[in-house]
Amino acid sequence: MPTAHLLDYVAGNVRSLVNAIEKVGYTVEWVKSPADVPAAEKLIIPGVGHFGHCLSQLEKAGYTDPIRQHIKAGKPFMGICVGLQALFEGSEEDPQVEGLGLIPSRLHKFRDSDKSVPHIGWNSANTSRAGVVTDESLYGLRPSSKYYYVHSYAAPYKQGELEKDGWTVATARYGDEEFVGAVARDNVFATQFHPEKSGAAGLRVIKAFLDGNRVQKLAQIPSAAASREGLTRRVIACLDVRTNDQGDLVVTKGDQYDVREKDGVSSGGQVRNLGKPVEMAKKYYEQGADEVTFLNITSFRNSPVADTPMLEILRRTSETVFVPLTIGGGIRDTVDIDGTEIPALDIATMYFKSGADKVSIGSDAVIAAEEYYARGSQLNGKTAIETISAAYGNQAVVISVDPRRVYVSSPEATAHHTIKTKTPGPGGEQYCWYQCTIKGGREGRDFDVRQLITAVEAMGAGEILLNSIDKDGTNSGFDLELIDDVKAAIKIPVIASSGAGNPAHFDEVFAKTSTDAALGAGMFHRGEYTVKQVKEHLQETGQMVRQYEE
Ligand code: 1PR
Repeated sequence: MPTAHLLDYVAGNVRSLVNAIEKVGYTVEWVKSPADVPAAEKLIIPGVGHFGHCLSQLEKAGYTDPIRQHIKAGKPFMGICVGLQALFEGSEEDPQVEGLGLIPSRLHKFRDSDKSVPHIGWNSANTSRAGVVTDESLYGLRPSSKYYYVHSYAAPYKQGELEKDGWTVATARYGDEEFVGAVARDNVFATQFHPEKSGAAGLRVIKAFLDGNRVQKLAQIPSAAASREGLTRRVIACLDVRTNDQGDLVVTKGDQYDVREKDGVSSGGQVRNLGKPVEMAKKYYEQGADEVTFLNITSFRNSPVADTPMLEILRRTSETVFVPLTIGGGIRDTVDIDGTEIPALDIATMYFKSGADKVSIGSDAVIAAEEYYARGSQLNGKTAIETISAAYGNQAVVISVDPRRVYVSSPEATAHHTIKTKTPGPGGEQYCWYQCTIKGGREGRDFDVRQLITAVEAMGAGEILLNSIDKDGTNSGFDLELIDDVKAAIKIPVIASSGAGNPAHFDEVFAKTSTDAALGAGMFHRGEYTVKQVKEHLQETGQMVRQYEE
């Protein structure tokens, strides 16, 4: 098999990239030291996290010059995400750190006045621009395809500026900001998006680069409607995973977090078994899910840290599922059953190395946020959120929130942040606050969601997975009031979760709130609707979605 050389110089999830390279027919050889670079023919440099961290790691390890030589020698070079950013002169993220300077321009942070930052999700990489439609596909990019992006900094696009230096540019649009999605000149190609996480569309790009297939003719130029730019509506399939009474890891699903079968009178029967995690993840990928989330829902119980079955699930899933994978449950500083202390960062690293792109933190985030306020809103640099986001970037840290409504007769009846609700409480109460819970809803805290989300945003979380115990498994639609209230308080993206019972509920949450993504579980697991049907419905109602590509 032909070879691709991969440079892994910072902590990151390169497993998916390796899987993607192998999937398109190449084997990976690692560049382990600068001395290996001259032997590389096709060199790929991924990159996640901070611009400054990546660039200084490259410099410190002595890679900068060999990379320049590789490019100068005319050998194929591909940069991914921060690997693209490295080609620029510098970034607002770390102004004192210099990039390789191949592209005479700098990266800027997205404006967050009108949109969530980071920019997470599926967007275009289009070489056609208003008035200039091309039938040439650059490294397999198609105007109608969508690619997975996750970043806060981008190179603003000004028509003609890079082109005058010989670059071909594919662009994407986020809000009213147009930015560089991919760029190519001679032997150099770089993408801001993650092709290894962009389904078949991304695999096509990796293959085209490795095959040296720079320009291809498009069979037909897609219509303007099909090549509409902008972030698509993100639909996520979530798999709650736990060991059943026979000791097998199964996908389960609760009703208001109770996952045991009801015997007609009360719950307490067997753990509901809805299928096998790896197979179900693949099924949802093939239905067009934009992301797959695994929540290990009993991780708070004592179990060995190297939760081998869960790691194995990720490894196997990442071989066939080329969209982002999130894993939650048990991400916290832990004392293993043999007494060894294991920091949350090490646990997260195990998951990233096994194929996860993001980790989701539940209970530990609540405790850390409470302590943050107890310290007078001071960071201490030691929490799971801070250590993982410092190493892997904010985008890799999702906070899973498990709130429950507490009804009150008036805002004065509690010190917590309340909302006026259209669905009054059992005693006709017109107000409620959202109480944070830990341990899968088993323990309520004297702490509200508003406190939690503002603290975790300050601590470096990149996204909120917003569940609702009241709505979970009810099929009655999302808690729109909760979503509105959370969106109003933070800038990081929010994933609406709990309550989806049919495709119209997805349309409703996107149409009526500014949520960044929506997640479903039970309706997919029970086979009532497919992810494809949800997307078709969204498209019918005028929402922009990513089409699954074979
Ligand atoms: O606290 O960091 O160890 O993480 C534990 C994780 O497990 C948390 O993310 C918590 O949400 C989750 N969890 C714990 N217990 C349960 C349970 O159900 N008994 N599941 C649980 C939470 C909620 C959603 C669900 C949506 C959509 N699952 O993820 O998928 O509510 O469901 P629906 O569409 O069927 O309504 P830690």
